[in-house]
Amino acid sequence: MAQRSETIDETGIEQLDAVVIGAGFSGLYMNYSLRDRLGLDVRVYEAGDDVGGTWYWNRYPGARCDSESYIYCFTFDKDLMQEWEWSGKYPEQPEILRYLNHVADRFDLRRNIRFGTRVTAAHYDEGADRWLVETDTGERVSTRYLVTAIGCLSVGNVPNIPGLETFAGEWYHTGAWPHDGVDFTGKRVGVVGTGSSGVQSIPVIAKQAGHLWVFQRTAQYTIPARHHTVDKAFLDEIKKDYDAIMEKARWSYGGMPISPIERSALEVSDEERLEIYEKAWAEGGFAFFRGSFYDIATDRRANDTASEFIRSKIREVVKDPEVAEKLVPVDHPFASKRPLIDTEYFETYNRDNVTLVDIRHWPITEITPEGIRTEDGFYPLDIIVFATGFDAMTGPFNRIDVRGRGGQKLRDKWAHGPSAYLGIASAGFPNLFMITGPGSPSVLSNMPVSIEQHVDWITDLIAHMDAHGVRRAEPDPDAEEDWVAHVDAVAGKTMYLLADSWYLGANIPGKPRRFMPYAGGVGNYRKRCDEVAAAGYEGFVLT
Ligand code: N01
Repeated sequence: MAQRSETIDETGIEQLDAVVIGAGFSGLYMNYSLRDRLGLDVRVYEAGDDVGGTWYWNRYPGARCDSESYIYCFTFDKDLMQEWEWSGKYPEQPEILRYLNHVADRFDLRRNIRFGTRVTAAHYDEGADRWLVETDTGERVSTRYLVTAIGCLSVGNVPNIPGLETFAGEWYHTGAWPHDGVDFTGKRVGVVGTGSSGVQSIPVIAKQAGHLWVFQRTAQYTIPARHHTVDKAFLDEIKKDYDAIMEKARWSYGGMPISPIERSALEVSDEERLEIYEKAWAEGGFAFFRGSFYDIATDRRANDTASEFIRSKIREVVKDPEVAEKLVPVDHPFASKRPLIDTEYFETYNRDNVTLVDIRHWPITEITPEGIRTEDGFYPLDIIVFATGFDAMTGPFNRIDVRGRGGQKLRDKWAHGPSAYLGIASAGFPNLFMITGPGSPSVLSNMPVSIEQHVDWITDLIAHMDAHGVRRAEPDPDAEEDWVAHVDAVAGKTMYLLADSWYLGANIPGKPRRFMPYAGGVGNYRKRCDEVAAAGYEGFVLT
């Protein structure tokens, strides 16, 4: 067990071993790991009033996770895995939040979390090898280790549309949804945005609203989720072999226990290909993407077959051919943006109370007190929902004033795009460790699997530092540069550079365009991290 720090120094500042920022999946497990495994004196700061992170804030109608429920969980405690019962194929937001609350209670994780407290600054004191952390409630603490568990998608993007402040109705962002819900009954509602949040919420809002206008900038490929209540017999079978299933997920591409597919979309007959797509479409979910052909993610011609198949499905489902054509994506290949899965998304456009508004060709020009004006019309509204996404991955870092050695600001270092070795640490910022940081698989994977790997790895590094009297760990700039080049090179072999997406920062005006997550797969990534640790934390400078 590590030596505990003295709790108060001579200047009256509380001395901690570790500060963790955030109490979602990452922060909860990091807290458990550092506090209960290593015995460190840990403080967690959480801006929300309770645990949950992403699932605390994203309470919009229809919110649920695209990973199947049995793999969207912690695996560090076998009893927890066996005892928790999910109720649906995919976990819905209220249930995920209940799960995280259960975990917090079960492991008594709340007692060292300061809720309703946002970290505003963290400055590294080189003389003391400690971080001075400040919060919006005026707390100042000093800590040896600083761990960010701030999420990849926690800073909402509300577009800067002239006149929004004059709107006389209500408006909401999906990522900061009111806790007591929104009543759309009989209302004139506009939803701006058709990414995951829009595609999930639009069918649910349509069922309540008097009329719904969907303001679409980019048409989407989306696969039916085929959501249903849980098949108890299936889950019981899973639980008999849970460890092996999750171990398979850990070494997979996306953190899901899907076997790699050897088959190419270009090596089968047209009939066989169609049959495979139809089967995957009927099954629903990510199986279409990861379970049909290996090369739809990497080969444009193979990808064209999948893209064309989905387009044909949109035309089949949507009854009005003009609306269908507007919904057919033609400007980017399938899976160049985050692949989506839905429940009755395209079917929703067959409803009489739903209108699709094309803001690609006729953009929004202003919001007035009464509604939204576009280049081709005016839409009177009572409620506007912005399903317009997030300043992803770097946004959560940029809103904290992080300064490392020599007073260097992290936001300056990352002004042209993020740079972090293994997505875990950045040169010049010793003892600052990032869970699912830019340059790690994170958002391209089933998050809990990636989170557990990061937490375990960071815990081992801290234990190693304590055991060997290491005061500072930070990446060697050359190792970091090589990793960033590798992240770029791997992305270059995929479809990901062929669309304007938040993966590239393209959704935020002025944000540097750089592919942020690591597309090499969680298994390969885990192997590399294990090798780095086995080689005495190769690529890190340990002082
Ligand atoms: O956000 P998005 P999201 N004017 O950025 C449009 C995760 N997630 O909240 O494509 C008009 O994907 C934008 O248009 P365009 C998941 O990783 C997971 O939906 O940029 N429109 C797009 O249509 C996901 O990828 C789950 O042209 C504007 C939409 O708004 C990530 O979160 C559920 C605009 C934004 O789509 C983000 O998803 C929810 C503007 N100025 C979220 N700016 C599940 O697991 C943006 N748009 C199910």
